Amino acid sequence: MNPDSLQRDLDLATQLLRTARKVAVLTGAGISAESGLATFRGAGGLWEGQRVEDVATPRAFARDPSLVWRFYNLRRANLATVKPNPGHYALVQIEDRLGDGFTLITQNVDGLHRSAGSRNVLEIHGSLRRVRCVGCGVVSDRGVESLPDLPHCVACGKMLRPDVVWFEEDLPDLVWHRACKAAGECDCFLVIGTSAVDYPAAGLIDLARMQTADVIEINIQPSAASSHATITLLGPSGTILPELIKRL
Ligand code: BJW
Ligand code: ZN
Repeated sequence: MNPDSLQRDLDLATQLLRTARKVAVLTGAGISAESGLATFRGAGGLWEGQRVEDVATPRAFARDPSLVWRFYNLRRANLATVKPNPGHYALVQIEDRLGDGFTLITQNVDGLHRSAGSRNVLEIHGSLRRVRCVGCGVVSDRGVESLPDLPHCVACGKMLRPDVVWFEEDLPDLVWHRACKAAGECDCFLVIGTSAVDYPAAGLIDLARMQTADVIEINIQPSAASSHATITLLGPSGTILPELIKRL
């Protein structure tokens, strides 16, 4: 994109954000890329060498829970080494301006939005930091502490699993309901660092659009969301978001 048109689009996006009373944001793995976490799809993707169906489905866990846990424990250990980046912090500043009119919906399971200080965060795909018992259903926050290759519940003795949403699983009801409400009620919907191919999360973009919200996309390359966006700002979110904040 040429620098003049980026400046023009940044100005337009600033206008839309300034006049919006309610803003909802959908983030994906791209916002954490500049913190050093791999994205899911494309070069260097998280699943490289490890097929997604081998690790992130209920069937995979039933077949080989140790393999699945090894994979998730590696990612949990990695979390201890990463920090939020300027993109995460810029979203905290937008929330500070809008207060209750701001909702951050994230597909990410890394917890970096909360670490940055975002408050109204809906983690629609769960969290790497939490575990859930397959027997009694108890959920506990284990942070980034190291867990055995096959952890068990202290209450009932059954296996624990990561509290994330695998393929073919439903999203958590209450959190999903809140995400739909926020997308359906906002004037401005920001879509940041997601390929927007994963449903039902990507459906939130259509939902916002149907309710006549303006959609501002931030991504280093066009995505499945681009044809639905009022504006696509091409560039890394760790640079583009602070630029937007400067103009607000
Ligand atoms: C930057 C940047 C920078 C880089 N700045 N940008 C066939 C089989 C099985 C399921 C299905 C199927 N067909 C359809 C389905 C449904 C499925 C689905 O949508 N699949 C599609 C992939 C086809 N959905 C589900 O299964 C959902 N459940 C469901 O529908 O239940 C009903 C059902 C019942 C029975 C059968 C079928 C359905 C649940 C989906 C849960 C998704 N879970 C995962 C794993 C979470 C746990 C974990 O982390 O281990 O969530 S998959 C993965 O994708 C992860 C992500 O949250 C999600 C979205 O990915 P994201 O964030 O967009 O990452 P990328 O890598 O795709 O994109 C990164 C973007 O960043 C790129 O655009 C870059 O350009 C950009 N970028 N650097 C800005 N610096
Ligand atoms: Zn239990």
